[in-house]
Formats: sequence, structure tokens, C-alpha cells
Amino acid sequence: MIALRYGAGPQELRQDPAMRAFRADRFGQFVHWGLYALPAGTWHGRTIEFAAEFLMHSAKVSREDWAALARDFTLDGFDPAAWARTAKAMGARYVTVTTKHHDGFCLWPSAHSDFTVAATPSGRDVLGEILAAYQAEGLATHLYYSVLDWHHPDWRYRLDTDEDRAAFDRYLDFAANQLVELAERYPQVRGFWFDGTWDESVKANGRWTHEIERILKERIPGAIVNSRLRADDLGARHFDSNGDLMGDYESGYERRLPAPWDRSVTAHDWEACATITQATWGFHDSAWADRGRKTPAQIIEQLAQTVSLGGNLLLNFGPRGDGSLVPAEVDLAREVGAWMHANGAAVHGSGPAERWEYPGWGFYTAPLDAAGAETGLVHAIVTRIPVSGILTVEVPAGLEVRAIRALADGANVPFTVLDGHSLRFPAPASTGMPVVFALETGPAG
Ligand code: JFZ
Repeated sequence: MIALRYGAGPQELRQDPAMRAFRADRFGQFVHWGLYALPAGTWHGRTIEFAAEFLMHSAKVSREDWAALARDFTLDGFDPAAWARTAKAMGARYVTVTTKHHDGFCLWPSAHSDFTVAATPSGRDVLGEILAAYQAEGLATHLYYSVLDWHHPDWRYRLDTDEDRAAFDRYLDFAANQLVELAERYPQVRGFWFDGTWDESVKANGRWTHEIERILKERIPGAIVNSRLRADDLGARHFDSNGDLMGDYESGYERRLPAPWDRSVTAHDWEACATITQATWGFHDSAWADRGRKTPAQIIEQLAQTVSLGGNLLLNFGPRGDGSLVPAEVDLAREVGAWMHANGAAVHGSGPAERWEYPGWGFYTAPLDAAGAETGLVHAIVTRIPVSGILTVEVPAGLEVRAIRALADGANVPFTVLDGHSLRFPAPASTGMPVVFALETGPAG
């Protein structure tokens, strides 16, 4: 046990209302929107097959040339109510929106920077409008904030000299001021999602990351902060040097998920984030980005895997430069939403089905009651129909399955008990979409 001043706090799962709501939500929408959506991956005719939000960096655009994009940020197709409706219809229960990405451009009129929406033609508080639109649809809101900042002259990657340290201290004051400003302007937000904290300069300032989490929670009681903010005294990230999780939930799973059988992750809260497209978070207007666009069934499979392991899934949308949604993303949201409408009980308010082993053909989730306990109901989400056409269910010792129903229409599903601990029933005809069965269980008797 290493003595740490800026290490993890208590390791018990938070059980306050905000955290319980976040946990029950399970499905959130990530929104990456900023100036990078205007060039959308192409600079002076050269398309760079890399994340659109990195274009300033990957195309080596000067600060001045990049900042000039602000003149074209005219919001011609910006309809935050449509974003919020789309997210809600998809079954997302919260949104995490970029307030400032690595390029330093602020979606709110920050008093601490000239590089904000206030310097765009509309001058509107874009972030405030987005948050209000989602709240009107009943979704919770979280703010993404990149500590890494390519625009600010005091940002440093490393602290080699006293001058670097002095500059970076000024930078950290600036970022702290912006974060307090965000908490004061938008006290209704439920949490903060930090990014851009991997450089040596930040890792040498674990004290600052610790302090920021404390300050934000003082301003917004119950605020939920991801692990990516934090570094400890020794520069360890996400988990401190004693292996304890910093922040309220683990946010390291990015475009990947824990293995379906890896129950170790159920020990803490976690959230994975994922792109629908290739590895771009901002809108990238290219065949490259469209390649590898996931299907609704693939998204649902990721969601099922995530919930079965006690995590949340944050699915990214990258609106276009004019503020309109990408039609393919609207279509995907609609199809996922149709599935969620019928089967959302296997996601919302559900968590891992303790003791039910990974079945290979899909995932088990269990609805949790108000106290967070299992109810006896188990959802079997079938994502991969076995070649045999038969689904085999291994029932944990001491339990028996009393009935099986198709979740979407309540139809009773006859099954055959093979022996004391397994049963089987014919797989549904494939529609290409996962099918959910509700297993009603009770003590074996
Ligand atoms: C970061 C950003 O650089 C990116 O633009 C986007 O905002 C994404 C959500 O977060 O990218 C990362 C961060 C962490 C890892 C990979 C990409 N990681 O831990 O593997």
C-alpha cells in the first residue's frame, strides 16, 4: 500500500441518486461537434484518413488558419431539438457533448478565451442550447472537456524547463477557470467527461486533477466524473498506484469492450465509448469514414455485451459542419430505437446476471430492483444463433427456470429441461436483429 495524497477515494460503488440513475441509464449518446466538422477530414483538397477532430494536427494547420474556420461556423442546419429527439428515440438516456476538444474551440461563450462561439457569426451559446434541448427531452447531460489544448499558448506536452512549468501552471489555472465557469453556467449537468490527459505535463500534475474533481463536486453535488481525468502522485492514470479506481467510473474502454466472460470489470462502474464509423469522432466526409459503419445489430450486440458486464455504452454521433445530423446516423438511431422500444428492459435498469455464465450465443442481463438487487428475471439477448438452431441455457445451481417469454411480444416459449441445470429451446428464426427472451427463475424446488 503506497501512501498517496492524490490517489483514489473510497472504492465502494456510489449509491447516491445521480450515480444510480447514471448506472441504470446504460446507454448514452456521445456528440463530437466543433470547427473540425467543417473541413470534415479534408484540408485544401487533401483527405486525411484519420480522425476528423485531429485534422488541425494531422494536416499541420496553423493556429491562425484553423481559427479562421470560426467564420464559417454559421449553424445553418443546427437543430439541437432534432439531435435530442434522435437520441431519445434511439433509447439513449443521456448525452455527453464536447464543450472544447483538442483544438481549443469552445462551444460556449467562455469569458476566459477569445476562441469561442461568441466569435462566430451567430454569437449564440451553442452549448447552452444543446443542453436545454436534451433536458427538454428528459435526457441527462454530461460535459466533455479536453485538457489537451492545441490553441492555448501555455499548453505544454512536457515540463522540461522552469519556463515550461510556469506556462503550464498558467494553463492549468485557465482550464480550472473554464471548468468552474462551466459548472456555474450549467449547474444542471450530471457529470464531466475528461479527455486529453495523457501527456507527461498532466501526469506530473496529479494534484490538479484531484483538485478539479473536488471543486466540481463542490459546485455540483453528486457530479459524476470519469477516470480519465485523474493522475495520482506518481502519474498513474485511471487506477492509482495501489490499483484503486480514481473518479467515479472507468472510462478507458474506447472502441473495445472487456471480453464477454471477464467478470472482473463488474467490480466497478465503467463506460465504454464507441464510434459508429471508422475511428473518427468528428464528422469525416469521406468513403473512408463510411467504410466500417456499424449496423444496428452490431451496436445492439455491443450494448448487450456492455450491460452484461455492468457497463454503460456511449455511442458517438458526429454532426456535420452546419449542425445537421448525418442521415446514416439518424437511420441507425431509428433502427436501434425500434429495437430498444420492444427490448429496452434488457438494457435500461439492467446489469450483470450474477452467476449466469457467458453462453456464447449472446448475453445475459438482469433487471435490478430499486435496491440494486436482482429480481429473479433474467434476459437472454441472442445475438448469434448457433448452427444447431438450438439455444442451450445453463441454469446456475439452486435456481430453476419456470417460464420463458419473448420480451418483444410476451409470447410463451416452450422449453425442454435436459437435466438438473440446463435446458434448451429452438432459436428464433433469424431476422438479423438480436432477440430477447425473459427467463422467469426462482429457487430450485
Ligand atoms: C480521445 C480523443 O483524442 C478523440 O478525439 C476522442 O475525443 C476520443 C473520445 O478520445 O481519443 C482517445 C483517447 C484514449 C484512447 C484512444 C483514443 N485510448 O485510451 O486508447
